[in-house]
Amino acid sequence: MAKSDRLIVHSVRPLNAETRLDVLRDSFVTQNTEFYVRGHGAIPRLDGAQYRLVVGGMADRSLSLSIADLRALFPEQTVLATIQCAGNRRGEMSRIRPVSGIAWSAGAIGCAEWTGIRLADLLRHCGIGQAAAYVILRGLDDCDTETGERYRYEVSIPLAKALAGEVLLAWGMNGKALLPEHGFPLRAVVPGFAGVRSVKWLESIRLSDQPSDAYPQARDYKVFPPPVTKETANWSRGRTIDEMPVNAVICDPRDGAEVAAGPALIRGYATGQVVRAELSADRGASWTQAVLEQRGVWAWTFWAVTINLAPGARELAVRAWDAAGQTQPAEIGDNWNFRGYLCNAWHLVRVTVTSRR
Ligand SMILES: Nc1nc2c(c(=O)[nH]1)N[C@H]1C(S)=C(S)[C@@H](COP(=O)(O)O)O[C@H]1N2
Ligand SMILES: [Mo]
Repeated sequence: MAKSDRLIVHSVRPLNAETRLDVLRDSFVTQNTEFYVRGHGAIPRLDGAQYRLVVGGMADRSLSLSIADLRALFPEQTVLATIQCAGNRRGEMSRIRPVSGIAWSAGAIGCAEWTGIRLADLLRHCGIGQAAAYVILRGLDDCDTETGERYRYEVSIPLAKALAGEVLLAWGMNGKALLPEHGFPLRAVVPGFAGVRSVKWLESIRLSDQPSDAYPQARDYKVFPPPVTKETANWSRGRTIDEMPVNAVICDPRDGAEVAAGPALIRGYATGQVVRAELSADRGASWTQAVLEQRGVWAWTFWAVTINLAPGARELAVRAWDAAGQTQPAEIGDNWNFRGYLCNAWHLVRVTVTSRR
């Protein structure tokens, strides 16, 4: 395994691992070997020189293109973007009631500089059919459902998003070729959407008038109201997760840490179109505004704030606000759902503040 020991491994087959929070907050751009890995099946081992991407469906022409063809036909584009799993922070939701899925802490997220071509350029080159409304992205990996059904990884995104300038077909990650576990030789990067739409090991791209009917699109990655369970879910009525909500996480100090009384530096990340992040040490009675570090609209926000801590057991809470004035729910139970998606309640860290001698 090429991955670093700075990852927490949840499963080996398929490989699922998240970045330690202190590692995440160390660097605005996450290193390739430290970037979380989410896989539903085995990692395909592909030969970059033999690789071909097939493009077709409701297009004027169908094409089969090598990476060299893509480089020759379209201008190279680079986007600094965060990718985050829709199940990031799921572990916290399971404390309310059990949820199904990997019990991610808050490290199923990372930020990288992606290099490739615009999906829009490729689609326009092929000629977008009148009836096309979705772009279906298909991977080369075969996966299993919880009940052991085989399926090929495939999802779709609305055509309007596919035509947005930030959506890439990427071969580069932080100036290097993609690692096998991140989609070598070519993956989609759909900034702003849940990680599930950023398909790795792309086999084909099809224009369609319908969304994909494959398992990850039709029977997973949807949100239901709290009373709905695995047994009662009608998947055609769930809300498809594309855009991610505003969220904020405390990376440093870690939960359970000992902190000296007096001024303490608290740091973390936030996602969404963040305009404000703030910290409370008194269960939300008062909030102190954090300083934000931002690099473009598709990357996460880093925040930092120094607050005075009095001795004793303290609970720190963070929340962010977005440009539309929306913020995060106070309680995990507020948006609990049986699959544990989009967990964005105030992120809490309990610390013991020790008096100075
Ligand atoms: N082909 C394929 N693409 C995939 C997946 C997968 O299992 N197969 N997992 C998706 C999910 S759910 C996430 S969160 C991201 C994770 O990307 P990463 O492993 O590069 O961090 O890849 C997405 N693309
Ligand atoms: Mo994911």
